[in-house]
Amino acid sequence: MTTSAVGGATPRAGNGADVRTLGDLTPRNGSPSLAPSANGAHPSPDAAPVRSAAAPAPVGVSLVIPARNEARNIGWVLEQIPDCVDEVLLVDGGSRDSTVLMAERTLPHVRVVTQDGPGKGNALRTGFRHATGELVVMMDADGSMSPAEIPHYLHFLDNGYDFVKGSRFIAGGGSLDITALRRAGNLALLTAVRSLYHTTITDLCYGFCAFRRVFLDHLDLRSDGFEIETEMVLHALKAGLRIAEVPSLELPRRSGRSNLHTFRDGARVLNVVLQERKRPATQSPRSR
Ligand SMILES: Nc1nc2c(ncn2[C@@H]2O[C@H](COP(=O)(O)OP(=O)(O)OP(=O)(O)O)[C@@H](O)[C@H]2O)c(=O)[nH]1
Ligand SMILES: [Mg+2]
Repeated sequence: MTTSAVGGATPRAGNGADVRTLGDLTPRNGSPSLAPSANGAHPSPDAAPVRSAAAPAPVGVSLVIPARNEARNIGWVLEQIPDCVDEVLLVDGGSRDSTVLMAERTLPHVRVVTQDGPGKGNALRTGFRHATGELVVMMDADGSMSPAEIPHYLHFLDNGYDFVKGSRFIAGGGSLDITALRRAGNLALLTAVRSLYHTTITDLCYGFCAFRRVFLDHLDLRSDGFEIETEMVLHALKAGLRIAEVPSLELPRRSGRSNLHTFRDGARVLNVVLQERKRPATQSPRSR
């Protein structure tokens, strides 16, 4: 469906994106504590600070960027970060090039964090642990995702959704990067997820997402590799989070080589899809 706002709150930016609500969404009136207030502030169930109506504090937004040998790309990404982002965490995966130097040169206040294990999944989990914003956005460092899209994700978090994922395969989205093989693999995995988890999501393996940090425990992330994106989506579905998709255009990696191995990582994603069927969900935040 196309919607400009959920709950009638004032959007931060990016109004008018084509959005589909997904999964088994709880009606808004089932959880009044999460409803955006008229001024767009976000009372949240657990830890969110109480804000006075007279002087609402701005919502903190953390951007987590995993990067491994992206020296030639990271500057392009960081110089486009929109003002709505309060904190940028670069999670370095032991880059052997000048990724960190380039990042600090482009954005002096960037927080560089070193991951404590291998893989993109480990990097993201490390970044999420260090993030302090109420809202967390994740995106890649290779220039394949445009920071200009970040406000679209925040718009839907601002308006009642808990987890917002980019989709290359809904109207307005696309990919200038994906190969025919990867497209076929994505489609096969997506079809399996749609059937096994009774969902209508349109993209599974895409690393441009955003969520409310208060739900990090519900996402219960454990993956070390690229399968973390699938794990996030499946755990969000199983936990009953309110999920929205926004269209996203995947650009070609600007420079350098992919870290992804189509067959090895595809098999890891499939394994997550199958294993998650057997694992019980974390307690739904809606059942409290
Ligand atoms: N910190 C960290 N970042 C990683 C690691 N592996 C990949 N990344 C980053 O994760 C993001 C996605 O990795 P890519 O290699 O671009 O994978 P991909 O987007 O599936 O592949 P392409 O479409 O070919 O670019 C990039 O920003 C990488 O630098 C890792 O082990 N540690
Ligand atoms: Mg990439």
